[in-house]
Amino acid sequence: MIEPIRQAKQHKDSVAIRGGNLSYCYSELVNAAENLSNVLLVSNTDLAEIRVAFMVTPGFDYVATLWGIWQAGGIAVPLSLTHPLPSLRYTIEDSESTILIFSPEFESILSPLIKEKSLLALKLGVLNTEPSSHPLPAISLDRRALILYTSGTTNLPKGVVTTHRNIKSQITTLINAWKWSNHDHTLCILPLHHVHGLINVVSCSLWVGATCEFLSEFDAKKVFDSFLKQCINVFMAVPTIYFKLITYWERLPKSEQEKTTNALSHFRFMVSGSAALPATVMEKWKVVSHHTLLERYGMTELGMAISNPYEGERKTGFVGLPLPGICIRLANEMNEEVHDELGEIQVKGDNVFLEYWNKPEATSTSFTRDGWFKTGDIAVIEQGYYRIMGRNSVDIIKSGGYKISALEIEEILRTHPHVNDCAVVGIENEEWGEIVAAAVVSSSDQLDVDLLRIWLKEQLPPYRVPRKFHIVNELPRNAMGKVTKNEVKKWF
Ligand code: MLC
Ligand code: AMP
Repeated sequence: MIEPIRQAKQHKDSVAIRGGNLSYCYSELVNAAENLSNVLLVSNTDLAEIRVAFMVTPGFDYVATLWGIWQAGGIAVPLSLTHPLPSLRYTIEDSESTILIFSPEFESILSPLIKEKSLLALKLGVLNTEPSSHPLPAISLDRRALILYTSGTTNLPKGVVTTHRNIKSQITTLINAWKWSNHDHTLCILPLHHVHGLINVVSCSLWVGATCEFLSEFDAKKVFDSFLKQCINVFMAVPTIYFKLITYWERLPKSEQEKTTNALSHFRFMVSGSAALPATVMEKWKVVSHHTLLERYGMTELGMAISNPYEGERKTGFVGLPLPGICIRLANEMNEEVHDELGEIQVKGDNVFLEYWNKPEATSTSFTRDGWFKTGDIAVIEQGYYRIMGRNSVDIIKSGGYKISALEIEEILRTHPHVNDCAVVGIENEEWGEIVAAAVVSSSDQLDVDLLRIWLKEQLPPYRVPRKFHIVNELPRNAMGKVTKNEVKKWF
């Protein structure tokens, strides 16, 4: 039996999931997952690491699908709910998924892919929550469980493969560090094809028998309305979301502000991560909620690695201390450990992913010879606390908590008939962390920026489409002919 189901079986009648006006207990969740495993297995005894892509509404169906795939022995490949067709096609092709599970609302976007790739398609109806008695395969902790796609220093996203052991380690580390318990009740508003929503919020809460409530998408009013019901006591989000909540709260009449602050002040704790938390957001959120946000640092390849303490001083501008059981060091360019100076964060532990899917070279170059994973994030340690100082690549942008590859956007831009060359950069922005900007070289007087934006939206997820464009005659280059992106940034 997979570990999340083993844990869930201890909490039979407790409420596991709430969404809309519906709530489901742990027994219903386990039964729905096991019945789905049986459907997936048909007459097989084990899916044997077949990739199963799924595009399912966040909530009960989502978790039952994920656990159902795992319990049948498959590797789960969650698809983003907002990606356009070319991005979905890429994820399915790259992961070599052969089965596709989807909620009815995604049928129209997926139907061309189902035909094109001859996928075994399963449209979810009402899930069967009766107990199942069919035997299910034993799944060892070292089997592959999940592929999450992440952008990086290569132009196309890479599939990060984690095993059941990696996931268990990522979950249990946080449960212990942040004292999760079955009395907790959290709200999930984050996308579930990334670790922040999937591991930190959903998987941790369901491991301990807590309640996980879902909103289908982020909306500041709906988030505050949920808080006002006074059940939720744990909340996690990216800095952009805190920025948006603060903006909304500041526009409320005084009496509404007070009501909201009162509800928030009863929370157990609140976490920010996935991007640097600006000191202004930290300070304003204290006024809104009477809480000091707990900032932590993580990555798709690692889950969480460094965290400010649950009890103890939470330092503004720092991501905290290594989480228990996770080995962290700072290293120089020769991969030698350094002290009292800037270095790359390198990580070892059961939490660290297995491999990039079908990319042995990318996997081996992302580890040192002695097995440290090289994050590419540069940090310094001050009085034991880690402070992130930047990244070792200008081609990685973080916007709204999403990691974006400048190279991927450039490659697509260059295929446009009126674009001769381009350079994509991230521009600092208080709300989004960074926003994507593109300098475009065009010899055509027909290049229309609005049309270019619409064209890009058909190929890229909305958050990867540049917000700012600058049309130029040429790009600045150094003596080696390489575009000097710091010069490009100055144009914006
Ligand atoms: C959207 N908009 C942007 C934008 N994204 N503008 C600039 N930059 C961006 N990145 C604009 C849209 O064009 C639109 O404008 C308006 O904002 C609303 O769009 P939306 O798509 O409805 O946005 P919204 O739902 O408000 O999304 C914001 C968000 C979302 C913060 C909720 O970005 C989000 O869910 N981010 C979380 C990502 C995440 O989970 N990352 C974790 C990765 S794991 P207009 O003009 O068209 O109205 C990881 C490891 C770790 O990092 O450590 O956790
Ligand atoms: P992703 O690849 O989407 O999982 O994003 C992981 C990256 O997010 C890390 O490598 C960091 O660059 C960044 N990140 C996560 N948490 C923080 C944080 N608290 N402060 C600064 N950067 C962060």
